[in-house]
Amino acid sequence: MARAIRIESPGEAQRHRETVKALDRRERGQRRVKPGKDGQRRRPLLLASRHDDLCAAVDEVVAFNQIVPRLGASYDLSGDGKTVVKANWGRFYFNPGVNLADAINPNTSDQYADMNWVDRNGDLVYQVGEETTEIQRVGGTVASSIDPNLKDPHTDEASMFVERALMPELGLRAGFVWKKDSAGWQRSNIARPMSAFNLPVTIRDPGPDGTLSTADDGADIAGFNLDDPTRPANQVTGNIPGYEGTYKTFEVSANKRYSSRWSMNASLSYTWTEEYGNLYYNNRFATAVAGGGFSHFGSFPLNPNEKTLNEFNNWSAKITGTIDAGWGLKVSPVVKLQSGAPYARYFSTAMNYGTQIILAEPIGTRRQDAVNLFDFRVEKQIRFATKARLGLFFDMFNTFNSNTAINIKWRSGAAFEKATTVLPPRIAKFGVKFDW
Ligand SMILES: [Ca+2]
Ligand SMILES: [Ca+2]
Repeated sequence: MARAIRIESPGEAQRHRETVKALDRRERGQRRVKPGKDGQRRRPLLLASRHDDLCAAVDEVVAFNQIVPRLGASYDLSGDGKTVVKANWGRFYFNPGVNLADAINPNTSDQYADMNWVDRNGDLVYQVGEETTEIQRVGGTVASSIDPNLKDPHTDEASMFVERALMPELGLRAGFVWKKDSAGWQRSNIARPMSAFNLPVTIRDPGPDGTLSTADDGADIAGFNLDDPTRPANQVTGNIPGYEGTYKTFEVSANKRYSSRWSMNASLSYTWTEEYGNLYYNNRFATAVAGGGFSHFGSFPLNPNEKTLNEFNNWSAKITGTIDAGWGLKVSPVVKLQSGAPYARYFSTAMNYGTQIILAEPIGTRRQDAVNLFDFRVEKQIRFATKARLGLFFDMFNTFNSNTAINIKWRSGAAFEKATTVLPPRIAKFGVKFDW
């Protein structure tokens, strides 16, 4: 019978000892000290630890000291305070969070080693020294490092707005916001650099149906295999040249303060995006970075077959307001309009280094349906005596019961473009509030 044992270090409290748990079904639960058949107490199934040297504290994984300048100015264009120009610029550095420290932390929450086991004395119980070769080890070691020259990513943001008071109650505002993310870092396997993917191959696109050699097949895609698939893993977290993102947004809004029994706030924005990313709306169209979350902005490609620099545009509009409808009724409508998500088709294929997801066309080649929502609230206040007040509410969400798909499958295959999430249905809600 093939046997294995698992040596594990389950948590902080037992950090200095590795307990031994037998994986053989019959041996389970033998970790406690129990009298043996011969009446002798067995020694606890504990091994001396190697954690003391493995998990030495690191007081400073990385330190960033930076200057974060901000500049802002306002100018009264018309001289009467009714038309004002406002300009701002600032640089913002990111809080490194815990990911950088986690990237080199051997003291992970899950730690064990699976070992082959030979039951030398044939008693069906594990004794120290009966373990042989290691099958696998989780935690305790770390196969990743941080580039000592790591820089903290930053964002520069500049904006310019013109604000105009048209009437005492009505204000207009229009402007432009420019934002640029720079110096992104990501965990990469430096033993498999981009340049190592240099064997040209032709990747066949199975088309939307996901099946090769049918009428809908796409054009062949030029790809690259790895020069040597036995190249090892050497994960290093560092800045990647050109790992940036740019966002430009045009915004216009109007604000009418409450007067003549109504108020309103309307806004429209249009954003041009150029960013790295391989996961949108539950669709991942390239490899997830090892270790999860060790990528600062979206995901930089891990090899030349991954197209993760995306350019797309989106818009959104929102109108909210309050209308005094008489008889003490206050009606508050909310209209939200939003462009549908830009998307593209992807499929997976076998390369000499493993399975690779291939984006068949640029993100934005297709676009999901626009999302239009209309909600409203009707409220009535009834006064009693001097102070008491009864409030009645009626809320309606998704008034027109729109069933627009929010998430759809972008992957080639039978489920291509099928919805996985739609808008929540029409919901009506009544409420009563009593103040006294
Ligand atoms: Ca034994
Ligand atoms: Ca096909």
